[in-house]
Amino acid sequence: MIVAHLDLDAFFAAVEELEEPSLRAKPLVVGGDPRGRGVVATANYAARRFGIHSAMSCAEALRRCPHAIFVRPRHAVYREYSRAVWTAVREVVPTVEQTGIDEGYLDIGEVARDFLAARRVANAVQAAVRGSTSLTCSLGVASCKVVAKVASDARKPGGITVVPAGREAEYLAPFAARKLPGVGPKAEIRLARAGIETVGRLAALEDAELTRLLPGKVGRMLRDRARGIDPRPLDLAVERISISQEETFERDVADREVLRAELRRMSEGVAKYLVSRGECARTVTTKVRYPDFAIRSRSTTLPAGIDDAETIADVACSLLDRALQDRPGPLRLVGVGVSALEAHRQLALG
Ligand code: TTP
Ligand code: MG
Repeated sequence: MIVAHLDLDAFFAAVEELEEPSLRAKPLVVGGDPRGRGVVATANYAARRFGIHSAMSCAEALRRCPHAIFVRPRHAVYREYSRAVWTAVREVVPTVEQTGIDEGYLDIGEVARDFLAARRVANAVQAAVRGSTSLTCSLGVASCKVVAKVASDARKPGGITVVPAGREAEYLAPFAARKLPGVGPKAEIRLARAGIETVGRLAALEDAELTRLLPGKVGRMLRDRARGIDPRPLDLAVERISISQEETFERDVADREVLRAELRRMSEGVAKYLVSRGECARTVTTKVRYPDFAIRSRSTTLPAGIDDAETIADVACSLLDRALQDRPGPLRLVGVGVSALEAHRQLALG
C-alpha cells in the first residue's frame, strides 16, 4: 500500500486571503467575535507567529495580536473551494477517502509503483490543487494511514514528506506522543505520568506496562500505530457508488401524497449526504415494495449531476408515478437512491 494524506494549509484563512488579497501577509483570524465569546477556527501563518491557534478564544487572540484582522467564517465559500480541490485531486489520483473538508487519504499505489514515483504523484497533486484553486496543501506519503497523516503535518505549509516502507517506526519515534492520531488528551496524560513523552517510547512499551497504562484493545492498537503498523484500508464507503434511503411503513400506504412526502423527506437526507461529500449524482432511482414483497425500481439518468434535495425529489416522485402506473396498489416501502456519483462540477474561480 502507498497512501498519501493531504491537508490544506490554513484552509479557511487561505481562502479568505485569496478572496481578499489585501489580507495577505497580515495576521488574519477566522472565527468568532473577539469582543464576544468566539473561538478561533483557524489563523493564517502570520497570526500563528503570535501564538494564535485553532480553538483559542478570540479575545485571547486579540490580546496576543492587537492588530490582527478578524473575519467570520463563510462555510459556503469554503465548501465551494473544497469541492474544486477534491475534483482536482481526483484527476490525478482517482481513489480518495475524503475525511474532512480539507483533508483526506489518496490511494497513491494505484498510480505509482514505488516511493520515488509516489513523490512525483504528490508533486502533481500539489500542482493540480494550486492550479485549480491557488490553495496550497501538504502531503505525507507512507505505507499506511497513520504514518501518512503524521507526515502530512510535518512540513506545513506546502511540504511533502515521503516515509519509505521499512522506515515507519524510525520516522515516528521522535514525535511527541500526542501527535500520534488516536492518542487523545486522556491517553496523553496517562502516558506522560509514566514518563512516556514520545511515540518511540510508546512503541517500546512491554505488554505489562502497556496494559497498565492503556488497557484493552485501544492500548495495543496505539502501540501498533506507534510502531507504524496500521492495517486500515482506505474507507471507500459503498455510499460512494450509491446513496439511498428507504422507509418501510407500519401499514401499507396507498395515498400518493403521503408517498411523495416520504420521498421528499428522504431526498433531503440523500442530498445532504451528497453535499457533505462534495459530490453530485446523475442517476436517481425510486424503489417500491408491494404488500406481497415484490420489488420494483425505476431509474432516470440525467445529463448533468445534481445534488439538491428538490431536484432529486422531483425526479424521484415522477419515477414513483411511473412505477405505480406499471403496477398500481398500496406500498409497503418506498426508497430513493442516487448513483453515478461524480465530484461536484468544477467551479470557475476568479
Ligand atoms: P486544520 O487542517 O486542522 O487546520 P488548517 O487547515 O487551518 O491549518 P493547517 O495548515 O495546520 O492544516 O483544519 C481545517 C479547517 O477546519 C480550518 O481551516 C478551520 C476548521 N477548523 C475549525 O473550524 N476549528 C478547529 O478547531 C480546527 C482545528 C479547524
Ligand atoms: Mg488543514
